Amino acid sequence: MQMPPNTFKQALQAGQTQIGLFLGLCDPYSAEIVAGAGFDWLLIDGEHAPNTPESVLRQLQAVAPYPVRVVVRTVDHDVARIKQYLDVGVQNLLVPMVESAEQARRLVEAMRYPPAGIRGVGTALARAARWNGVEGYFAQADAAMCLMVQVESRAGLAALDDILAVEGVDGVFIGPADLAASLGHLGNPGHPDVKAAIEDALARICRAGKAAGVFSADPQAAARYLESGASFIAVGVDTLLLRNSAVKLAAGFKDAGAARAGAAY
Ligand code: 3PY
Ligand code: MG
Repeated sequence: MQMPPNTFKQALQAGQTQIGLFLGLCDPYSAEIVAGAGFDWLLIDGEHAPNTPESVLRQLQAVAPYPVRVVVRTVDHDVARIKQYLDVGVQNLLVPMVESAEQARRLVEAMRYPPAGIRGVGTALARAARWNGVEGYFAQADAAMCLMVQVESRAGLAALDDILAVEGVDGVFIGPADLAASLGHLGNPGHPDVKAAIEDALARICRAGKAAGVFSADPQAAARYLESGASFIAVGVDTLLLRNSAVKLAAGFKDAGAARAGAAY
C-alpha cells in the first residue's frame, strides 16, 4: 500500500488558495454532508469542540471518499495527544496558542520520528500506517506531516518572526477571536486595530515563505485577508450554519403566524 499523499500540504506549496470550514458538530454524518459541499479543507476542531481522537477518527473515515482536505486542531501542545492524532491518520495539525519559537520547535519534534523528533513508534496499531500496510512508512512519514501553529495573542505576534524561522513550521494561522481578546477587544475581532494587526501578520508570514491562514466568517474581512496574502482561510463553522438557518426558518414561520393571528383580529 502507498503512503496517502498530503494533498493539503501540496496545494499550499503550489500556492493554491484553500477555502475551508470549521467543524464543531463532532459527528461523522454531518462531516460527510459538508465534505461534498465544495470546500477545499475542513478543520475538525478539538480545541473548543468536544472532539476526541476517536471522534476525529470517525470523521476522517466519513470524509475519506471525498476530495476534501482535513486539518485537525488540538486543544493544547501535549505531545502524547498529538501522537494519537497522527496515528489515527491526521496529517495536517493546527496547534493553538503558540507564543514562542521554543514551543514551535517542540511541536515540530512531536510530528517527527527519532532522530529528527520524538514521535512514538506504534505503526502496528496506527491507521496512519494502515497497520504496517504502508510500504516505507517511516521513510515518508515526517515529510508527509504538515504543522500549522496559531498565533493569536500579543505575545505570539511579538514572537512571530522567531516562530516563522523554525524549520518544520509549514504555516501560521491567525486566530482573530483570541487575538482580539489579547489586544483588549474581547468579542470584537472586527475592530480596526485587530484587523490591522492581522493584515500585518499575514504579510509577514507570506514574506517568510510560509502558508498564512486565518478565520473570518465576515465575507468582506475574508476578502481583505485573502488580498493580504492568506493562502488558507476558514469562512464559517458548521454549528453556526445549522443554528443560523434553524433560527431563520423558525422565525420566518413564527413571524408569518403572528401576522396571520394579527390579521384575524
Ligand atoms: C480564534 O479566532 O481565536 C481562533 O482560534 C480561530 O478562529
Ligand atoms: Mg483561538
